[in-house]
Amino acid sequence: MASSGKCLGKGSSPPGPVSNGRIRLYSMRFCPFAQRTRLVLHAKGVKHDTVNINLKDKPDWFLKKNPFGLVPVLETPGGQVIYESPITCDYLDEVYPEKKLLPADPFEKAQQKMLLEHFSKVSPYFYRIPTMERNGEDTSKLEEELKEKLLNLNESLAGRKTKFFGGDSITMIDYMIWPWFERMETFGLKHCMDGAPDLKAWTERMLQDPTVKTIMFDTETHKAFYNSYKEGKPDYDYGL
Ligand code: GSH
Repeated sequence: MASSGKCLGKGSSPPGPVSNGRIRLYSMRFCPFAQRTRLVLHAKGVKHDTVNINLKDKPDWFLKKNPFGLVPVLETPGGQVIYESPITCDYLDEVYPEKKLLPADPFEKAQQKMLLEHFSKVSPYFYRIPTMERNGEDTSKLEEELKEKLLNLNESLAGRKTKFFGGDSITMIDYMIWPWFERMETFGLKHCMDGAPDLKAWTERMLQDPTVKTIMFDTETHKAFYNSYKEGKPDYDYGL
């Protein structure tokens, strides 16, 4: 698989067509949403190229691909474009049927989608709380809300009595929510999981997964990027 290089910004030449037999991911190395797609690409062994985008100074050609201007975006050799992280992941699971990540059973699939909807109410806290902290505001109320939401996730996992959210092996939903758990310490929110032992055990199991291990950054690297982001000068190429 081609490795991802330095990000492309405004004024850069657009990359050429996607080679046959491959798919292209437009990404940003530290984006948790793009990480979802990167996890799925890796877990399924999909041959792909990665083009990293400077999100502070987006190329015009990128904005033409995704009018929202957000990563992740997938592009096929035929020029088809797919964006929004859950949609990119579902697309990959359908087009590359080896090692299916979504369950075939309609109800189980629906359960994963419902859990993802619940989680979409959790992830914003990862930005709201640190932003309030930076502004010197009291974050205790939001932290309590986050703890409660994580407790609900904990209960949902405990109720299933399985190692992962979709069964005893990793499935789509685990990869969809993982990127935010990888950043818990970076955002200073690890203590919010104190009352959630099953979720903590799940985190440990996720850290053993070969795909998670390959795709993840360590906390030190996340913190270095995050510090540059906080200063208003995100170092998208940090560590390259
Ligand atoms: N709903 C989108 C998804 O699930 O794909 C969210 C993606 C997203 O917010 N990506 C961020 C982005 O592209 C990077 S982590 N930001 C650029 C911008 O806001 O202009």
